[in-house]
Amino acid sequence: RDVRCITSLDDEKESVPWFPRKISDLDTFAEKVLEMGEELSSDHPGAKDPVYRKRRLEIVQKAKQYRTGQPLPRIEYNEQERDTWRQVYTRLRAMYPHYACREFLHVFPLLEQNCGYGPDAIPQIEDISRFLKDCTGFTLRPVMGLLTPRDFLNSLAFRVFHSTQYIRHHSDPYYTPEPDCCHELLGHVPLFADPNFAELAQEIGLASLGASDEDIEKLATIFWFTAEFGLCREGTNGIRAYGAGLLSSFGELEYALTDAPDKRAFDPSQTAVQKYPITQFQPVYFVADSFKDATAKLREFNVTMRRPFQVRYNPYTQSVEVLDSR
Ligand code: HBI
Ligand code: FE
Repeated sequence: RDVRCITSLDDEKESVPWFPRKISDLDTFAEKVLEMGEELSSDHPGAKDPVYRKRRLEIVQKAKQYRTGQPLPRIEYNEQERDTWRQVYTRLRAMYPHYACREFLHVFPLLEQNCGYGPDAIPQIEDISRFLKDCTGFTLRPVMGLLTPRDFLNSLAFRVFHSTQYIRHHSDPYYTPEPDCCHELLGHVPLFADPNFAELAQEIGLASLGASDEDIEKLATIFWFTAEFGLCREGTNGIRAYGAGLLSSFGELEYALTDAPDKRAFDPSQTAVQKYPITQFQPVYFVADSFKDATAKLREFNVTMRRPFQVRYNPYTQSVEVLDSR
């Protein structure tokens, strides 16, 4: 098979969706948020609170203005925000030893020692990003709200995770209809410090570059059932959680590990087409044997998705190399 480096996809017969080639290309996503961002939907608990809305606007403006290479915005959280954080943190922290996977439990104390994790203050993404970079090369970027699945997944190819910095409304500390800093910092961040999980996440990202809309939907579903709601098998501990949607929700974390939901073995070709509700607890979860095994299975699955080229991430230049594979 002839593999040569191509610099332009312009002459492709099939039109290939645009994708970022270098890490600063991710700057183009900053203003393209789907929901929330500067507006709140009418059913958001903070929608009728003008003080909350003004505060959100202040925080998301910083994300909107952020560009690659700049220091990440530091937010001075107020007492009400810290109080919401304390309630969420305290309740979840007590559950982790019984429900979270071993990789999460290994990293969490390191975040407490190095990144200011604790009940009293909301950690800053600049400090976390620096820590993650040392562990796996992952870095954080601030974001205004939900990105398109394509943009969100594409950034994972660069080992970049988009993190919101605002917090849910204080009227309902245990509920949020959207990602907020509790979800990102408690749910997602710890796993990005694990080399095997980082590889799994980047693999989803690389497969998403220039993928068809149909394949993006499959990869977003795989992301949902791994990074968001994934379970894993752990010898004598039985089944544990590694998905951020679980690790940031005390209600679903407990429910997911009961006998009520259906638990199936992670298998990308099945997982990719599984339907799921987004506003209720999941009726079905997928259980991975390990992150290494899940990554291997995902690589096999990715070759079944048709794409007229291959990609490779070059960490020295933080850019994507495109290889023609026909
Ligand atoms: N955007 N900021 C942000 N955070 C997410 O977790 C996120 C997103 N956009 C899309 C998305 N998640 C899901 O569609 C994933 O399944 C890809
Ligand atoms: Fe998430």
